[in-house]
Amino acid sequence: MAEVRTTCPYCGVGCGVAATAAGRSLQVRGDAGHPANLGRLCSKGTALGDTVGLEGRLLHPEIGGRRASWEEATQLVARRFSETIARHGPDSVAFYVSGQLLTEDYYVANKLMKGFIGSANIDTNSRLCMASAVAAHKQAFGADLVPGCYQDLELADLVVFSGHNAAWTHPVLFRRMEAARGRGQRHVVIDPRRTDTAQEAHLHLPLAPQTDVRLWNGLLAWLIEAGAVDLGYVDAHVIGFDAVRRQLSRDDQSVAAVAADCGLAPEDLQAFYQLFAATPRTVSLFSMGANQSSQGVAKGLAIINAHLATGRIGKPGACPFSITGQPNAMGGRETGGLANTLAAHMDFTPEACDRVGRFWGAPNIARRPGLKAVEMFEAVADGRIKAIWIMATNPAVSLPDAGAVREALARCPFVVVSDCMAQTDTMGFAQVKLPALAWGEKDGTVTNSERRISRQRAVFAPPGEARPDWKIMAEVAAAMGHGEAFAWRSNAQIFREWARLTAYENDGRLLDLGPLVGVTPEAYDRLEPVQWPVRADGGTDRLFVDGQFQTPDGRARMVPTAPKGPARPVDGAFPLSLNTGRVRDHWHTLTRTGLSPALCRHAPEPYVEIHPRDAAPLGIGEGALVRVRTAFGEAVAVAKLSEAQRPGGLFMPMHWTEAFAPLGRSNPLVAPDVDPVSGQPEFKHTPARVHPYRETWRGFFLAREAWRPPKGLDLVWRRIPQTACQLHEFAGRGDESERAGLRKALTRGAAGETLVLEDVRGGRLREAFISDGRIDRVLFTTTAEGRLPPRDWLADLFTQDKLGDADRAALLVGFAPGAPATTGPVVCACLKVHAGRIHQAIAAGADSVDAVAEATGAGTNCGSCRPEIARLLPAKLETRHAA
Ligand SMILES: Nc1nc2c(c(=O)[nH]1)N[C@H]1C(S)=C(S)[C@@H](COP(=O)(O)OP(=O)(O)OC[C@H]3O[C@@H](n4cnc5c(=O)[nH]c(N)nc54)[C@H](O)[C@@H]3O)O[C@H]1N2
Ligand SMILES: Nc1nc2c(c(=O)[nH]1)N[C@H]1C(S)=C(S)[C@@H](COP(=O)(O)OP(=O)(O)OC[C@H]3O[C@@H](n4cnc5c(=O)[nH]c(N)nc54)[C@H](O)[C@@H]3O)O[C@H]1N2
Ligand code: SF4
Ligand SMILES: [Mo]
Repeated sequence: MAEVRTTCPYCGVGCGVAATAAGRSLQVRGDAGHPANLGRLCSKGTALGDTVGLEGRLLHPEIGGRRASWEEATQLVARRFSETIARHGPDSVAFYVSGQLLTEDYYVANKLMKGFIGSANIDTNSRLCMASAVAAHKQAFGADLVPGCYQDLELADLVVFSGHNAAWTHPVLFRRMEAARGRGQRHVVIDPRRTDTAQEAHLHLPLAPQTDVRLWNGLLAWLIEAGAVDLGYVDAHVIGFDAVRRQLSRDDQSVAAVAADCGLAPEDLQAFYQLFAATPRTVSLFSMGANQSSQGVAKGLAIINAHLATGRIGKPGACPFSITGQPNAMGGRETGGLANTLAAHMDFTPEACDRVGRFWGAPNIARRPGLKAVEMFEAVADGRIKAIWIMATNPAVSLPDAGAVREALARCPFVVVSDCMAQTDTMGFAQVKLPALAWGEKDGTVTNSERRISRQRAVFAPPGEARPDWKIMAEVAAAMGHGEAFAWRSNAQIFREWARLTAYENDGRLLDLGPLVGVTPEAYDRLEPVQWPVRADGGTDRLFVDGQFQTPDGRARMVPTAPKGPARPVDGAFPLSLNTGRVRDHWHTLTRTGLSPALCRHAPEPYVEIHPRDAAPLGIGEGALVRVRTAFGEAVAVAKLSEAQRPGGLFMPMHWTEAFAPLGRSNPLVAPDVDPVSGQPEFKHTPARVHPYRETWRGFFLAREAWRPPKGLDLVWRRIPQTACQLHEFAGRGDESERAGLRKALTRGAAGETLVLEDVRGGRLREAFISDGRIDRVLFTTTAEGRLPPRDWLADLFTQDKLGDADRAALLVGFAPGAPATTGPVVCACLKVHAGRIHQAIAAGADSVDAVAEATGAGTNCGSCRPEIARLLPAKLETRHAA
């Protein structure tokens, strides 16, 4: 098969991938010709081949749990939406869409809802992600415009990361900045946790949660005081400087006062302020630690203010830079996927509504903003919304107060879900399930964090009856009576219409794809990555080079921002601040990375990070199961004691779901507090408390198939995919009868030979089933105090077709005959190098990350694990000092 050049489906870096398919298997490598990654891929991109099988896919439409034809499903969706609209008005229906749709899909969804249904109740999961940055951009620049480009990250002499764990979440970009650090680029990380990004930085500012505005305002006040602002630039290109200065003068802006409020050492804060002042080429990246806040817009504006006041924007290596999360978060922002924008960077002004209505030939275009994600699900809960169509997102897992979201979906009269997978947590609530093409099958365009439009191209034939999302929607639109406006025969046609809209009556909108309006199908297929605004002579890397912004007078706005506390302060009942976010090798709700055993090894199960100082008085030790409680819900996770965590703070990853760890989900805990302007939830802070779970027994179960926790037993249950089997970990608080109940459920129907070791008084059970010489199931349980062997070797036995005598004899011991007890957790996911192997290399003399890499291969592919390797090295080799 020929190699196909496409784009990675994960993060907003938007790496080019060269993919070769044979049947359903896939080889990938980084596309050296793609400007985002120049040939690199991270661990997730490298493991794409593990995630493209058909296992678990939804391949046919379903209605009420039975297989249905496309015709029947399409007619039903159209009829139920039309009836609901006829009876209750257009605002009684909603679409909830996603930054994982292609731009063409997004365009169709937006046109159908805002142009033809006549409501703006279409919102995207980017509300949970980028909405605060979008609002800040609009206020400061006049439109949602990302000033910089990736090259600026290399040209910069200082990169400031605000709430951005780039080492894990944008690994390929981070590699590019690491390379720049080699020539002297400095990194400052503003994050309550010492992340892998912070560990490598010149300066880490572990600020108290939600104090960013104070910190950035303090910086601006300090710059003004020190005469380090660019008044020439401000005079020529900015409005609002005086108002901001007046606002700043209301607080004590001394370094001592700001440092105290932010919980920082004054000398560290002073060092940052000096470094910032002294470094014209500064890029300030901001991500979820800034956006996901009840003051997310203010955080973005405070960062932008510092750049406007110093004229550090529109210049090589200098800009504020909101980095995007999803592969096509930008495409959604462009087309109008957010309920408070109309389309193509136009808002709900009467002129814009008329213009877009004219362009679409839309009789009843929406004229006011619709409901934002959190409000939308509140409206589902209270019955205002009676029909909802969810596409390419998993809100039962990813929205805040997820318990309430599930209740809302359960109550909603009509729920349609388009997804690639048959069993997501959200699918469980769908009356109609529509099978969408997945990455590798779908075909269209996405826009990355630097405004670069790239092609995703198909490498596989469409499986089963799955269809492109745009096609699914266009057919429903036609069945609702809007056939003419939705009659495209190809994605290239949609793209052309979209490009035409960006250029339509465009007197100054920078989002302009003008030269692409006539793109032929062949040219669309060949389209090379290009950054908008697209001009006759190509793309645009950097905006605002001429100091002109997209405001009526061409000037940028500095907007006064006042620091405030989180929406919900901690108190005696909930004294800790629960922060949530991402792990290195997993993607969101595990529907994809959960298919790759390699990607499941680095963080195999739900955990909560706690500072030892908070854990000790509660009697919580490393690895213990703990209950995390908030006013909204409870979860159970494994305690990770870490000095990298700020005292008073907890951190839980967002990834686990009903299918993998029913009690390990973070979002039933998260408060639905939002930023009043952007509507973005405060995912990074909910008051919480923790207690030991105090299990009386625990164990693990290996089987070839995934098992659900047996009904009627109250267990903490986690499933971790392995190469040839599924590992299930569990714990319970019941007595012997609970254990017996579980044993009965897990051994039911097992055929063949059984090996048993039962020590009733010691509370130990070890049982293995062998069928046709092959290992089939393994169950180990023990008391709370008892020990269990590591699982790796037992899990590996499932790869063997015939169990050898030595292995068989060692089975119930649980250790490989003659092998070292454990090889430790996987550090390098790409080359599958365990910690044990790295310790060996260090013992044998490897004294740097590079030396370990040379000896073991770890860190030689994507490099994401390099910070972790550095942590395994003896401490003295890694000390770095603040600037
Ligand atoms: N491996 C992986 N990569 C991903 C994704 C994934 O699921 N997995 N998802 C992608 C998506 S959609 C997104 S949006 C991005 C997100 O990328 P990031 O924003 O880098 O990821 P997060 O882990 O959500 O949060 C970043 C940091 O914000 C910090 N933070 C919390 N509270 C505060 C605060 O008050 N102030 C400051 N300054 N920092 C704070 C957290 O401690 C955390 O380290 O990642 C993208 N890349
Ligand atoms: N606690 C906490 N919660 C968070 C966050 C946090 O930091 N903390 N971050 C938030 C952020 S930034 C984000 S972006 C969200 C992400 O949250 P979600 O969007 O809910 O997460 P995904 O797992 O990416 O869901 C994508 C779904 O779409 C399906 N899918 C993939 N491709 C396609 C396609 O082409 N078509 C269709 N129809 N389906 C497809 C996948 O199978 C999957 O079910 O989570 C948010 N939730
Ligand atoms: S950094 Fe990794 S996840 Fe992000 S686009 Fe590149 S390969 Fe994909
Ligand atoms: Mo995101």
